[in-house]
Amino acid sequence: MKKTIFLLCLALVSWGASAQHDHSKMGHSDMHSDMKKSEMHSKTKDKSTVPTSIKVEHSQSVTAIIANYLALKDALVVDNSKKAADAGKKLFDAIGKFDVASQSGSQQKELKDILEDAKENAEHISENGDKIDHQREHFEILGTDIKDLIVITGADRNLYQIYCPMYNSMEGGKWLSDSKEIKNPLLGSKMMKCGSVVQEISLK
Ligand SMILES: [Cu+2]
Repeated sequence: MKKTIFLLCLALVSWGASAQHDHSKMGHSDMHSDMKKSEMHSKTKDKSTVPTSIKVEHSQSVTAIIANYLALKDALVVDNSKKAADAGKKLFDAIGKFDVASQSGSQQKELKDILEDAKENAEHISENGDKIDHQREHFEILGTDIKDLIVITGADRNLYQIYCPMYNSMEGGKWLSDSKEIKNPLLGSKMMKCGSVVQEISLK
């Protein structure tokens, strides 16, 4: 079964990413661990695997946020919900310390919205050290927050947005990594290699 799912994963990563996330939407529904084969089949279409690329400003303003996000990601990769909770708490604190006033006035409103959403997701992760599936739901949304954030603020390192089509009963999910190597934080040891780089985020 595991091998079949792995092969399906390989087929599906070529399908690419399209799911967009609404900042106002907080995922609290239960995760479905069983995959529906008919759904898998219908999504196995041939599409380009070439990642898009964007360039962002070089900035140290979000170093603590990125570092703690990546620590959180690594904890979920190894299925360690306690470590993820600790990293979520540190991330929550780092987001709280971000100086919105240091950014240009026209972007402050959007930044505040993004940071508020990110903080809420980080808080839920920190408070659910015994519920890794729940942490992963918030982590998936958080990835979009962090991506939206660095598009505005810039980043201190190159990052990759990675997409796994199998997450959340084939809804798919994304995360950010500082490496192209696929280590899946959304499915962990169940599907460590599932995913493909959909966007390369490099510094100007
Ligand atoms: Cu929650």
